[in-house]
Amino acid sequence: MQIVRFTSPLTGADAVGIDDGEQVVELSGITTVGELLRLSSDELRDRCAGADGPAHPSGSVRRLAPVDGLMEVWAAGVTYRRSREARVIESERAADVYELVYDAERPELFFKSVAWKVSGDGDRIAVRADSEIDVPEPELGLVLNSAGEIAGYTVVDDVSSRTIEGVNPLYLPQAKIYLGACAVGPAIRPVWEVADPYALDITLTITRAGETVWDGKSSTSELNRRLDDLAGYLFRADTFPDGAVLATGTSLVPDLPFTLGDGDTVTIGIAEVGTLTTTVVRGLDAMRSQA
Ligand code: DO4
Ligand code: MG
Repeated sequence: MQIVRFTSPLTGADAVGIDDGEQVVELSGITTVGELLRLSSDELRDRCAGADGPAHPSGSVRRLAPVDGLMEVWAAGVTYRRSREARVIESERAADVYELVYDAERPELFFKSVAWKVSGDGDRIAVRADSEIDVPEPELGLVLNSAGEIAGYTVVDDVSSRTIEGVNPLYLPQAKIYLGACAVGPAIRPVWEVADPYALDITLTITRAGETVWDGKSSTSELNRRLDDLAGYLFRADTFPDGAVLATGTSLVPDLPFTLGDGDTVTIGIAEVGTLTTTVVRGLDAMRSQA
């Protein structure tokens, strides 16, 4: 079962429903994911089990990023050994900060996106025109309700400029927060359907003109943090009335000097959670021209 956000073929309005692989059944009375995330996880489970709105064949609905309303996307950094290594290599003069945060009790958490800027499955992502080395970061996303409970999981791409991040860690917001830098989707896999979130394979495939130019595989078993702990830090001193998505860090980083290019297709798969596919454009004008 997946919780999907989509455009209702009946009304043309945004809707939220339950996809069992054959059909999507609308959750009547609920029009946003944010509304669902105001419920406790027990209430959410009951609500999903009782879906009784209009039904549509699964393949017939266009899925939207499962992030809306007042939801925010946040991300954790340097939570896998591979990410720590990559940061140390790209930022010689500030390597220490990454070594220190990997082992520190307090995780690195940073703001990633407001809901309306998030790309969904089948959408575009962007690399900055003022950056030379850019990568996707495939990450398990925690979908957190307004009480900070893990309600489900999704796939997040924390698209990043390694050029800008590598010059100075204080440039991190510019390396990571810009139009086209965040993709989430294709849906939300409810928490009660994933037996062990610490044993999920993550794959990343980048294709260019039909050829694979980079691919890799890892697992959430390599995560150096506990998921509840990451969520707990996010909610320690902040409030999320419509819930939030928290990306849990990348374990796949292509070696330098690999970079994403205009027209590349990025496919991220997380076992039991879903597959998120996007196409890369270069620069703000190309990203803005999206219909
Ligand atoms: O500190 C830089 C951010 C690292 C990151 O985004 C990650 O590890 O996924
Ligand atoms: Mg990341």
